[in-house]
Amino acid sequence: MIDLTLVDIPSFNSRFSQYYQSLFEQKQALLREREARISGTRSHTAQFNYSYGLLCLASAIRASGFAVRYVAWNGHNLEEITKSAKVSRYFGVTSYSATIDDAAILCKIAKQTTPGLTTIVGGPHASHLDKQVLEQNPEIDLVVRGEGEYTLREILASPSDHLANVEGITYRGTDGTVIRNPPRQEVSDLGDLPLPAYDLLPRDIRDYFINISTSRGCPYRCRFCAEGTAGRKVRFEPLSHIEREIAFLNTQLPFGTTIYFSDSIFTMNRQRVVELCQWIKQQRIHLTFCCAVRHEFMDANLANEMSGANFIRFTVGLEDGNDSVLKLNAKLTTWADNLNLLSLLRENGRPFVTGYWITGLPGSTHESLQKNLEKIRLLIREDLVTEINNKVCVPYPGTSLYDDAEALGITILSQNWREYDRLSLPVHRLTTLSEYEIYSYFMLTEAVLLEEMRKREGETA
Ligand code: B12
Ligand code: SF4
Repeated sequence: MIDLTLVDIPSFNSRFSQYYQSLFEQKQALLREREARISGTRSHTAQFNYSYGLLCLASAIRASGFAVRYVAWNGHNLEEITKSAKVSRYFGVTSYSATIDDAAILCKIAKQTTPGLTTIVGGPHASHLDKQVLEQNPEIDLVVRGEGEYTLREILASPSDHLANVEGITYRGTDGTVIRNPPRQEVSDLGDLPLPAYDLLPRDIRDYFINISTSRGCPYRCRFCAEGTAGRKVRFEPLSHIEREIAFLNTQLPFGTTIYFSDSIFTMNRQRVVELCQWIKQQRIHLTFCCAVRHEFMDANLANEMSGANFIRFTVGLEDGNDSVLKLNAKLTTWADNLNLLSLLRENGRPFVTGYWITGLPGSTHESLQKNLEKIRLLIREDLVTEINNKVCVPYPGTSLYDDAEALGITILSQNWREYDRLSLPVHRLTTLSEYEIYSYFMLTEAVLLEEMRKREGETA
């Protein structure tokens, strides 16, 4: 018997067109060529994702003496999942908006095959729409809101009819009404948590895209961002903890494998980053690193220090090229701030830079999106970014785009959560642009990007 089966839903079918697929593949091929030419090595492209959050949960639960199993739903392994459910007391699934329906289906099947099983859903979607998730899905017994380590430990230790004192959960009372218990305080000391349970991954760790998180929370409130699941209060893992995790990964992964730090803004605590870089150099760590930066938390010295410690890639949330759009979306950066940051990175270390971009933010108009095409051409032509990761705007639950839709001129068209994947036809329209117009600009942006990247390769090859 085990206490808990944890299920990840690492991928799902997005409904993008063949045209998009073709543009995407061409862009990727060009990028791989470029990176190989510049760095002299071909980056190892991992095929599988894991849920870092579930690995954190699994290790915390295990440290309290509970037996836990981790399964990844791949669309074909129902038998593996029901087999694990049959020997479990609890069945927990993680949820993004685009995967909540799959999470509910898996809970339903698990309950059908294992009467008496308690099903739990956590993650960004369920945390924000806890009541709706329970009301619409009778097969889900309870929702864990926000960080799950301590909440889950208490649930597993309590009799199933004694949940009234467990903070951070929403559940069904004996009469069927949905009860939301008070929120739980964020984990205050991340150093108290054990290292993620990498040993539970079903495949060889080298098959995965490695993402790790060394802090939780973000002080900003960009209107489109669903970062709030871990709360807004920023907490940093102690350096010794991060070093232990990197040292472990260094023993498991081949030379040059890139570790993606998924922290909201990795460089927010400058001293911590400088000390980590010194440790990476001293230890001759053979891994490479990527992290997200904002202009307020980057300077020439830091960029040089980081590039000397194998930080070969940075991501920058550019989002849009128009200050009015950035302002309306509370990004608190301007186009000029972003250009300064990109120039600084280019002049100090020359890392690969991915600019994150969102098509269809509130405030967008035909004119602003036309301007964006010019800005994107400039970014590629001037080699200020290596690539642009362009996604369709989605008003995710828990964001201001969702909560304040009307005031922002947004009409939400669909609550078919499968479409909330950032690649499908937009689930919203703006007073200024229809969903079809937004999608056309999304595709046009992709085409312009490819064109400019081709030119760049032609000129420099
Ligand atoms: C790294 C990352 C990725 C990686 C790896 C994903 C992964 N599964 O780890 C990749 C690149 C693959 C990815 C992909 C996508 N991502 Co992503 N990703 C992130 C990021 C930056 C960090 C995730 C993380 O590791 N957090 C740290 C861990 C410790 O926290 P956690 O995962 O939330 O888990 C804790 C709690 O949520 C809770 N919990 C979670 N699950 C469960 C389950 C149970 C049973 C319980 C009890 C508790 C519980 O306990 C955990 C420990 O405290 C987040 C933003 C963020 N800061 O969370 C976005 C984020 C989660 N991603 C998002 C999205 C939209 C996507 C994509 C759909 C599209 C995209 N590319 O942007 C895809 C789809 C993923 C999929 N399932 O196919 C959104 C989700 C919004 C939403 N409502 O859906 C976020 C919030 C980004 C944002 N700011 O808007 N992502
Ligand atoms: S977009 Fe970046 S800075 Fe803004 S709230 Fe999200 S994580 Fe924080």
